[in-house]
Amino acid sequence: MRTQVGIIGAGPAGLLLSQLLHLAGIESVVLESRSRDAIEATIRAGILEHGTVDLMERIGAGERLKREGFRHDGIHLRFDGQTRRIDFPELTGGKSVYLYPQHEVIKDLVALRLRLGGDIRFAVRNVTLHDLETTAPRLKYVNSQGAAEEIHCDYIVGCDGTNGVSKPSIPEGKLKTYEKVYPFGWFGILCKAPPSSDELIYAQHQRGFALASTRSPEIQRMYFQVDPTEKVQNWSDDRIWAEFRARLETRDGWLPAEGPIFSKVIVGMRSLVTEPMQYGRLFLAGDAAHVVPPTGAKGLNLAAADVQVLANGFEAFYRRGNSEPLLRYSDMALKRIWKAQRFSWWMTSLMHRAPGDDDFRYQMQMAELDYVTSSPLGAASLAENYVGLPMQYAS
Ligand code: RFL
Ligand code: PHB
Repeated sequence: MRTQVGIIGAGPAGLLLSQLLHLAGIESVVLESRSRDAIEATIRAGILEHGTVDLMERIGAGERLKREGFRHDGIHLRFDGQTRRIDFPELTGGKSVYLYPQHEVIKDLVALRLRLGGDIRFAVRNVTLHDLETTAPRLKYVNSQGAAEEIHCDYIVGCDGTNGVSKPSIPEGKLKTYEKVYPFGWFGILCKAPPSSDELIYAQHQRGFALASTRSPEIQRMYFQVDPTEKVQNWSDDRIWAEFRARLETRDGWLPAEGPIFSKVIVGMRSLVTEPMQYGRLFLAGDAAHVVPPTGAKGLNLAAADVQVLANGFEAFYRRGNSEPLLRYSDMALKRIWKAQRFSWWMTSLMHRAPGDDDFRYQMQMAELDYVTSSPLGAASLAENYVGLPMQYAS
């Protein structure tokens, strides 16, 4: 069969792109290696920048997000036993973020695409990319029934995340990779308990970082920093709660709301950028091209920003025969990506204790936390980055 744009991966990047292309009158097919049930059940990100919320609304996928999501007008930074709030609307001219879990975004986008007749092929295997240097690239794969199939495309977009096949299909030496691996990871839990706070708490403590986030009034998402080689089975529920109580302590005796823990995972932390995000007729978008540590809550939002730039490029190509914006995609997207990388790295460095960090380093972190939470200019910079930089600074 034939399509205009072949998309690999039905994560936020692939699904948003297919909807943006549809609205521009451009055909696409999405190939996804997992089942619909599996992608709709994977717990990942929680925070949507104001621009991502606008995008969801603009493409017709914002109704449930606005109804069931939670607008967050600030975050709490906790350090040295005290809590300081960063007020987003006050510092950014009225902007906020939304807490709306990534798997809900996925459910809304899949339902929308299928309702509009979108072509998403779930549970495919062995996707391979061919003839990327020509004007007629092809995708080969095995469908969910076990039959081999082929799609002829004008372009291919790799939205297949960190372990996908798109990036490895680019010949060696064509890409430059920048990578920083952090000497810690996050232990993430889901528990059945009421929220500990109406807004997220990011805590810096001598014992290491902790974060109290939420999923719903009944389910909470919390994280604490661990050694990346740590094992989940070493952590009983009691030990986990003792760690949260210690790291989230305040001078006035605040305590997290505790409840049964039903999910425990450890995720590594790294910053990674691949340049350029194009090879011939293959473009990379989202985690397939870059990874951020989760501290700044930027991953999903960067995927959404990439595909907006890319969709504008495809629109210029198909509507006006102008391939210039497509050729500029990588340069344009990377400007925003590097700024989000800087913010994620900065938040990570500010909030975590690395092995070998001395007391001087700790005092520097305390001074910086005091500065960004007491200076309106310091706080405004944090708030502006957290809610998402305006497009004109980042493109
Ligand atoms: P995804 O979501 O990984 O989707 C890729 C899709 O491609 C499929 N795939 C393939 N399909 C066909 N053939 C193949 N060979 C394939 N290989 C893979 C996969 O099955 C999958 O469905 O990438 P995308 O679309 O670029 O989206 C990126 C985001 O998912 C990611 O950046 C965020 O989850 C990161 N992230 C956060 N981002 C935020 O913006 N805000 C947050 O609060 C936030 N918190 C987080 C996070 C990531 C975390 N983890 C688990 C790393 C918290 C955590 C703990
Ligand atoms: C989450 O709710 O999973 C979450 C929130 C904020 C972050 C990272 C993860 O910075």
